[in-house]
Amino acid sequence: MFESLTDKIESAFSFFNRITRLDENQADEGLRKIRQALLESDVSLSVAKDFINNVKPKIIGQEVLKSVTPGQMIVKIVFDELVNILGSEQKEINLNAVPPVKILIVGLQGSGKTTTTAKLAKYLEKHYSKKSMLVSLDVYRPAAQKQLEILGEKNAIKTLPIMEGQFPLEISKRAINAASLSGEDIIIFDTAGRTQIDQQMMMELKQLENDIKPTEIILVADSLTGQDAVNIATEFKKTVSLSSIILTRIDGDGKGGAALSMKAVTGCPIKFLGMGEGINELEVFHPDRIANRILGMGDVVSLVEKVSEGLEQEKIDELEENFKKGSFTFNDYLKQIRQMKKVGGMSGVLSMLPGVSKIKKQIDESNLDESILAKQEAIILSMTGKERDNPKVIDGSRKKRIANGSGTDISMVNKLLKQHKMMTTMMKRMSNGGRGALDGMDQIPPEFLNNLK
Ligand SMILES: Nc1nc2c(ncn2[C@@H]2O[C@H](COP(=O)(O)OP(=O)(O)OP(=O)(O)O)[C@@H](O)[C@H]2O)c(=O)[nH]1
Ligand SMILES: [Mg+2]
Repeated sequence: MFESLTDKIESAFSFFNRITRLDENQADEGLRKIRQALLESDVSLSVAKDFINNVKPKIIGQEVLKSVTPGQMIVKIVFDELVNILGSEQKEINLNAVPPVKILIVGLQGSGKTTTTAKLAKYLEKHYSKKSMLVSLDVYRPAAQKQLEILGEKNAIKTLPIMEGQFPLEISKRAINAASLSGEDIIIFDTAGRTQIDQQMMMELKQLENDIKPTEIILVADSLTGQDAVNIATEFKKTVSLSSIILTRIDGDGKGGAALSMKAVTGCPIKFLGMGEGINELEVFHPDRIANRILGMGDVVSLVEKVSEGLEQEKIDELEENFKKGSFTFNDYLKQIRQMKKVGGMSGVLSMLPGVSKIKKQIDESNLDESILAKQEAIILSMTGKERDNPKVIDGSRKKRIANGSGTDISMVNKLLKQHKMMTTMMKRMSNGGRGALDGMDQIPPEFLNNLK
């Protein structure tokens, strides 16, 4: 599965692994290789483009961690973006309805609908202890209904008895009655395929959707058809409310283009992968596990994760140290604002500080305006060096200049000065308390928080 994609991405990574310092030119060169790997693996053009656009600023703006190489860092960034385009989180099948829950399976001819219908019933029985009834609405291909019946018999799954000469809408009504009477949990409707999308099939599916009102409409698409699978999904989505995708023949797909593009292009989550012809060869689609398989570098990803957790701790320690120093200029403050922005703003950083659980609630409740950090940064940048070191020199005319220079107003400048003053006082108190002063702090002065709104 996805072997050729893995090979191609690995060779792009080997470029990053050879370099020790990352500049923009080298990042571009490496990203060009990754983009090429994606395109050659039949990933849609727009998805490959977005992928690179999302990854690039992270690579360039990255904080180089001490204990990992640029190459390892990039593996982690690419991994995160892969998970992102694959759909971030695993999405469960939706069974939220009064039983019998109705699931409609749609797709082109030969995509694997009938096989998947039976696999899904087996899966729901195993993992949700739900009993399904299978119903074939394929009245066009001779023996299609029989095919499902045989699959059902072979795997001990109930099927609706076949009655020759009925139309799909008649069959579905009969199925709902029968399943309600016998107390089935789920009905899975298998439908007829066509070699390509045509109006007649779409009309029929629309009618079935209106009539059956399924909880899930699942498109079964052949992964080997690459971008065609994605285009087909887009077309189906125009007529029926597709809720999920199952990609089949993943077992034979070296490229993975359909899997990688599907969610980003159609907005529909992939919920399962067909991994073979057997009844049990249906796998739940976990974006992170798939990304791991594609990269084959799970160890590097977890290494970088651990190191970056450490980095945050380093930042927190530094911040706590600054807090405790007591003397504190606007240059220190500027540094802090920048750090805070990186670790999730003021509430983010305050809530990470050790021992402040007591004041966390207070912070949460005070609705801090996070955009204030950007404004404060602009104000400090408009100060001269002298003003930053010694805010006392900031008189009325300087305030006016600073406000103009930062695109804010005098009241914002006043607020910042007031805040600096309060912070200095707070810090003096803490530094008198020595180490652990923060731990003992059980309230942030309310006037301080009010000033941040
Ligand atoms: N290798 C592999 N083969 C599969 C998979 N899913 C289905 N198949 C095979 O694909 C062929 C077609 O499967 P069907 O389930 O009959 O496809 P269908 O969409 O119902 O076809 P129509 O009803 O004719 O439209 C069968 O030989 C299946 O065994 C899969 O995930 N991997
Ligand atoms: Mg079929």
